Amino acid sequence: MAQSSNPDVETDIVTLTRFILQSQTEKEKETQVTGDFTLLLNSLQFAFKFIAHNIRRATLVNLLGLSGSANSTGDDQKKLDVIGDDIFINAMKASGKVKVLVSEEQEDLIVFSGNGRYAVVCDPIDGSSNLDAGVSVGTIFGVYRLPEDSSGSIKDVLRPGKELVAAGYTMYGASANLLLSTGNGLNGFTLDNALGEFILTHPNLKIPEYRAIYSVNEGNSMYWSDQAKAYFESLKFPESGKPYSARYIGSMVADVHRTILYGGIFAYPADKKSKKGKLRLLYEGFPMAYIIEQAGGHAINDYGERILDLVPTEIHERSGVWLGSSGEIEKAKKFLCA
Ligand code: AHM
Ligand code: MG
Repeated sequence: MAQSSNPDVETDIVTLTRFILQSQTEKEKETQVTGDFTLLLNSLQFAFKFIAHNIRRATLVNLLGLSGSANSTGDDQKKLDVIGDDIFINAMKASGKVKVLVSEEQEDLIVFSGNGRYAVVCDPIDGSSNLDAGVSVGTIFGVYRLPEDSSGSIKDVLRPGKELVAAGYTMYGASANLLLSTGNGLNGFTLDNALGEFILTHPNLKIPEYRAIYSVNEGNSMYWSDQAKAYFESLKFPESGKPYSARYIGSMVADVHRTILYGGIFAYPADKKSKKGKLRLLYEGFPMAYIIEQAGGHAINDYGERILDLVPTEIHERSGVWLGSSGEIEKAKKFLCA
């Protein structure tokens, strides 16, 4: 950044738009791609700002509480879930760059008319059961480029997570924080409400290799596999005599955000009650695994397989998820694969 003449005011800040344009220009030199991707990311950031705005004003205008309808998997939908979903769908449609959209709130995938060359997968407001308590929630998203011969179908999203060209989340908390990767590291942006811009505040994020923090819903432990039980016991009663700290918010975006910044492990294993796990592979597991790996961490399923190598067979497929510091995941893997 250029030196400001006034040391109190940074006058040469990197906005998300500037960051995207700069990285796009570098990519264009390599791959001759068009500016479509830049325009798509611009529409995504509009959706994040709009959702952030609605969450901030929710308590004032009575948007909290149930909407009276249920989503595709039977969960009660919150008013904000519905609003977040509508905002997201409309923004992706209006971008003209998206052909296929998968949302946690929609039973089927949506295929837009037009010549969009991207497929977007998303959970518009994840962790919404926490909304009434003012706990941070977030939008999780991933972007695939359509194969040349595709005119938009389910095949465009039933692909391994390693084929994503971009992924991330925006966490709506005290401020709105966007963590974004386009396959070249992980960068963090904070929404400046006065400017209405996401500002690059956490360039090139890296997860610490080890950290003695575990994040899991321990209330499920009686349903866990013997391997999962043995692993978490080993953290609480270690030979070293120094047990791990437990931190669990119950909002994936917030738990993953802390894990990226401080290190440690976040897990939602499959168990005897949720036999395939609770979290969704396509729009929760993949985007989180993608950015975790971009920050130097690891992400695996209950069998120790790399999440980004998995191929979903349906859009709402669930999976056990273990992600975080590379050293901590490798330790867990020894138990899971024992
Ligand atoms: P949602 O998509 O219905 O909001 O559910 C996903 C959320 C995650 O944010 C979080 O990690 C998990 O559910 C918490 O589940 P639990 O309450 O079982 O611990
Ligand atoms: Mg969710």
